[in-house]
This record gives sequence, C-alpha cells and structure tokens, in this order.
Amino acid sequence: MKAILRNITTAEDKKLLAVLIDPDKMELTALPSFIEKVNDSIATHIFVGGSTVEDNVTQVFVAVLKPLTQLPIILFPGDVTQISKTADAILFLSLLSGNNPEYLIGKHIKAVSKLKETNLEIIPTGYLLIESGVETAVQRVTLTTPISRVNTQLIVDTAKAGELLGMQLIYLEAGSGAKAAVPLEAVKAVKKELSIPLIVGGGIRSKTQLEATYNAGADLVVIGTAFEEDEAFFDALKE
Ligand code: 1GP
Repeated sequence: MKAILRNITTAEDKKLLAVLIDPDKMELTALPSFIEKVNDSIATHIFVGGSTVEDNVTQVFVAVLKPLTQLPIILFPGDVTQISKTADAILFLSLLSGNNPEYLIGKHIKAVSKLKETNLEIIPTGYLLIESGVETAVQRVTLTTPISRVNTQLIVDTAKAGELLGMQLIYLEAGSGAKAAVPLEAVKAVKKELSIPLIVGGGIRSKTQLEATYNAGADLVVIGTAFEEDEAFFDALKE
C-alpha cells in the first residue's frame, strides 16, 4: 500500500478533511490567498477536480497549487483531461451507483496511457451518488440516476460490492452544492459493513454537520462549496 492510501487507512480516530477545489470555479489569482487559509485550517488533504473543467486547465492549476502547500494533493477527476502529473495521487473513481459503462470502466481504459506517464498514486475508489433533492452536476454529466436516499440497503450493498471488487476507498457523494447531504443513517449503515475507509461529501456546510458525519462513521469528509462561498468557514471549524 502506498503512502497516501496508507495514511487514510491507518488514520484510526483521526478525522480527515479534504478541501475540494474546482479549477473551473476558482481563478488562479485567487489561489494563493485561498491556500493560505487551507494551510492554516484543520484540513488534511486537498482534492482537485470538477464535473466540467475545460481541457488541460487542471494541469496548470495543480502546477501553481503544488508549491503553495505541504498537504497531499489528490485528483478527483470528472474526466481523463483532468490528469495532472504534479499532483500526488488520483482517486480512480468507478461510479458504482449508475449504469453508465463509460463511468464504470470506459474512461478508465482511456486514462491508462496517460497514467503511465505519471508517478501518481492510483487509488481505486467506489463512487456512489446518493439522491440529494435536486439534480446535481455529477448526475447531468454522467447521465446516471442516483440511489434513492431512503434505500439504505441498496446503498450498503452497492458500497460492499465495491469493497468486494477490490476498491480501496468508498465515497458516498450527495453532489457538489447538494441541498441535502448523504443521510447519516446511510453513512452509519455503510460504515458498519465496510473494512475500508469511507469518504463522505456533498452539501456539508456547518461544523455541526461535519461532526455528525464523522460520528456516523465517515473517515474523510470532503467540503468544497461552503469554503468557496465563505472563507470564514475555515475559522469557524477551528473554534
Ligand atoms: C463534491 O463531495 C464534494 O464532489 C463536495 O461537495 O461542494 O457540496 O461541499 P460540496
């Protein structure tokens, strides 16, 4: 097991927080001051990615970002065009909640030749989109239907199938800017079944919600929108 996955897997009670930066939503000029806030916060990881980033913008973005932080930079790509050599790792995501072969295995095949040219740590990750009230960008781009938020059994079985297929992480996603985050009941039920780390993201906007998500069993929480909208949220989390 390589360093970044080992660090997530062995974190035990240490609750991990990834700040998600979407290169499509942040100007390069705004990056240094934003990263200063990230470095000074409780964040443990930086995720970079988005559903609709223009071709090759991510490479430039990560090259500017890398010297600004000591935190591990993990690609969270919406597409093959978001692979950047300068990052530390990549979540090799398979969208297990949907039936679109392109997002289950198709894009992965296209990524292989690009990944061979990098030293990125590749982390196989089962990605589950959970219904969050409104249509999300992931849903639009992948043309898949999320799992019903009340169908806890299907969420658990899908996550477990991912683990049995050899995924190293499971990511429960409500979608960026989701109105409703992943139900805590689903987080609890999935955590009970899994022996690999659990990532939860989408629609988490307060310290109370963050703590509740950790208490339900998330090992790593991903937050993007709440930081984008109000950088004071970094300080609120420290209090
Ligand atoms: C989206 O889970 C992440 O992929 C983060 O979502 O932007 O709603 O925090 P938010």
